[in-house]
Amino acid sequence: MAKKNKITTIHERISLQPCPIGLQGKCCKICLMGPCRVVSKDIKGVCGASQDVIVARNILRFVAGGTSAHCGHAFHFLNYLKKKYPKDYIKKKSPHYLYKLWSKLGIVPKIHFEHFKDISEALHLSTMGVDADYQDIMKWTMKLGIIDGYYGMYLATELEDFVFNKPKPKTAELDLGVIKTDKINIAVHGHEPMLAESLVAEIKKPNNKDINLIGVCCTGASVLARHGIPLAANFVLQEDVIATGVIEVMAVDIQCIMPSLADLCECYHTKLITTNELCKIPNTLHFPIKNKKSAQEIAKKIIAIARKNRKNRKTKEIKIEKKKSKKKVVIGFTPDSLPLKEIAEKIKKRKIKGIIGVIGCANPRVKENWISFYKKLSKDYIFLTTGCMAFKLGQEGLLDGKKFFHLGSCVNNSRIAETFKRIAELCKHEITDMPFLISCPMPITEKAIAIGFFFASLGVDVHFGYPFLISSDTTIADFLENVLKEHFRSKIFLETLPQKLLQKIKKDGLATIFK
Ligand code: SF4
Ligand code: MSK
Repeated sequence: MAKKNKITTIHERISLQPCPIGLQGKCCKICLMGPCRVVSKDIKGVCGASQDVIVARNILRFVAGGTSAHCGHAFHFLNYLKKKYPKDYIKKKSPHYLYKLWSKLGIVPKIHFEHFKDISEALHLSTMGVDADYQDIMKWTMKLGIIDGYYGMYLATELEDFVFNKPKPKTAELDLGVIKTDKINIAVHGHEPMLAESLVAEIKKPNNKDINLIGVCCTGASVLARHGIPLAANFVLQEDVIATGVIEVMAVDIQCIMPSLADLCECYHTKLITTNELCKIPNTLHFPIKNKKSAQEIAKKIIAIARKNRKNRKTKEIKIEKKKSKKKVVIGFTPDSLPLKEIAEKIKKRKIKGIIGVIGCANPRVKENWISFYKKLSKDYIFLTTGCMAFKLGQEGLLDGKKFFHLGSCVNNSRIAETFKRIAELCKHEITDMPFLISCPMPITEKAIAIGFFFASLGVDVHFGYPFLISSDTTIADFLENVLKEHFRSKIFLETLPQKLLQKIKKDGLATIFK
């Protein structure tokens, strides 16, 4: 039906080619004398900015965007709960040796909104004609990584666990096959699960047995982990959910929500409802939630709208091959429920070679089969995973709770950081000495890059499988791979081919002490 109405989805639009210069971060459009393309090291922008400065500034701005999203998430949660920022948060949460190092480097952000000022200062210093020292710009990128980790992911996860309880391991189902033709389908999509949690509470009531609540993206991953609510789709499949033709309501909160959803919903009967005051989409219903009470009221209203809308469904639309498109998964792990001692022992006795955190988005531009690569590695490594990549691993039936552990949504990457911290403590080493790797093979969003910088600040090597504004011929790529380790004992590197990453892992090992 979408095709008949000339509405495209991501699967068609992906054929639009990305700009190769922009992809490598070699284009500056910060001022109107540009955009300037600095394709080689001897070309400068109109203002005289070098390629190094331009690439570094682009990365800093990207990371600032990602950090603002995660910090906004935590900030919205504090508002929702009417709570204040905790004091000395980073000092309390981080390993003492890292806190000492970061203090020495002058990159520990302060609290009480000072970190929002840091994000704004990062944007300021990267405007035209301010910071022209690429090393200083990269130092700011690390600072934002720390902010993203603690005032974004750690804080948001902790608040979610405080108010909605910590997830516990359980089995559930995932992929488009969880959508049910014989039920009223309500999809929750986005990243901040406040409204989704109210919907979960509502559908448990006996009078709501006709509702099938399903998740999409990270709000979906969050209610999957906490309640076993089936996860229908990751980011890339969000339009396919609507195109089944059997979704009565899709309620979206914040981040990774494709603007195309509104056009698509018009082709079908689906009502698209935005629920966060920052996210408005023309021609949709807008019910912003403010606190628990309004979330409960809006959840009830959404169920009523969905029920009323059921009669408008044209039932023959659904085209999901049931068998292929529903997988059993084990989900809901946190550092409290993972077998940390057992894993630490296995590492010490060299029974496993290390832990790989597979994180981030599933960029449809990437054609390499990273999933089968991780599957092969799982003989020797334990995998911790979150976000859209966790969904992909689940689609292949790998989320078994034995070798592959699902730790939730993107902000729940703090659970991976915390697991690294605790296992390092059990092994009586610093994080950086441990055989840990973060692999983000298919990044899409600014958030995915910010997360990478957070892990690098902890001393963990970070792999990206798609050029995130760097290419190997730039000073910045060399800086991230070779210079960063002077301070942080970690590197951020680009490797687009699984086979080459394998060679790198074999050659270098994942950590110095455990080689
Ligand atoms: Fe070009 Fe400099 Fe303006 Fe960037 S800031 S667009 S490099 S003139
Ligand atoms: S949803 S940030 S596409 S992982 Fe968290 Fe997926 Fe990336 Fe959005």
